[in-house]
Amino acid sequence: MSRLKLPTIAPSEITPEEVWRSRRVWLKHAGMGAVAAGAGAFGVPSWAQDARSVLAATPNPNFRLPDEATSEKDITSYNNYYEFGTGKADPFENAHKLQVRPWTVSVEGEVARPRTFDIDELLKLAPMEERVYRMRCVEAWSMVIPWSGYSLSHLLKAVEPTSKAKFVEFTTVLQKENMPGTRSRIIDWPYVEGLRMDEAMHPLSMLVFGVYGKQLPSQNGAPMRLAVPWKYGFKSGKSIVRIRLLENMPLTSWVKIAPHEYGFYANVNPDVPHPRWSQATERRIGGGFFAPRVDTLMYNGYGEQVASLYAGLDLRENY
Ligand SMILES: Nc1nc2c(c(=O)[nH]1)N[C@H]1C(S)=C(S)[C@@H](COP(=O)(O)O)O[C@H]1N2
Ligand SMILES: [Mo]
Repeated sequence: MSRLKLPTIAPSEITPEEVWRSRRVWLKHAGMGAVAAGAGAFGVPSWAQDARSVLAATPNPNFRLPDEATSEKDITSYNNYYEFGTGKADPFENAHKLQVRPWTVSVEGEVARPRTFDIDELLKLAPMEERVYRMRCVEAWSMVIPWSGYSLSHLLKAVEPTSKAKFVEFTTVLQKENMPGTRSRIIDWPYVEGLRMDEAMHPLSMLVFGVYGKQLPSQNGAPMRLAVPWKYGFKSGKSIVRIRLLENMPLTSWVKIAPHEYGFYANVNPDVPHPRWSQATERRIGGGFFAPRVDTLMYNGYGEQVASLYAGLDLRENY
């Protein structure tokens, strides 16, 4: 049970919220997730009570999967969003502090028409589609998520990339006073990610505004995040505020922290282990603690669509 972190501070110092959290996390690890989720008695709103607005989206049959979708509860309560803490339940508990309005996204750099977009313009820039994507974290767990959004290429084309644009950098929001996790220095905030231009223009690269037919909850990256399903989850930055087109490869957050563990490409690859986690298999969230692990697929199963982008690239060197 190495995942279970027991509190090391005296019980008298623990605030009610921490008591609630450690109890809930403990219950979850003890396989009593359903009991834990009904924690309304502790005064914390549960996922079921949230009243996010509906976001109309048309299912796109080209992006359908045979896999059963992960539950809305798991998708919105088991998250990585380090700005709100490194625990899996921290974003669920803390992200309501994120201010998501007003919100603008500037698109700049190697483009003929740099522009700052209001989030309401971005919501209307292209038809909203629902696509079910398999998402794989480098920590060897995965989910199947019905996202609402459209291809990132729509936005990039709108600003007219110049011939010098070879990479795209995504900077995510930093609201220090609302983000308790940013007091820790694990990351040199703000969180920055990037793609090669051809990866960013690939139709699978998606700007996401919603999940399960509703606007994104903050813990999933409201009001706009990226979803790049053939890459490890850390490439899919949440709550994006700036997109910069560049001639050179940007220095991204995880490459900066641990270049031997995290590469710029970060394509899902069962044959290249991370120093701390084998990438051969994964745990599908929601299957229960004792569910069998599933084999991880090259490019997370999207090889038919994306393998040609990497022809001639050594994937052991470029992990
Ligand atoms: N800004 C920001 N974006 C982020 C992260 C983060 O810590 N901060 N974590 C990444 C990681 S490691 C993963 S696995 C996915 C998780 O997305 P989800 O919680 O919506 O499933 O978000 C990615 N985007
Ligand atoms: Mo991740």
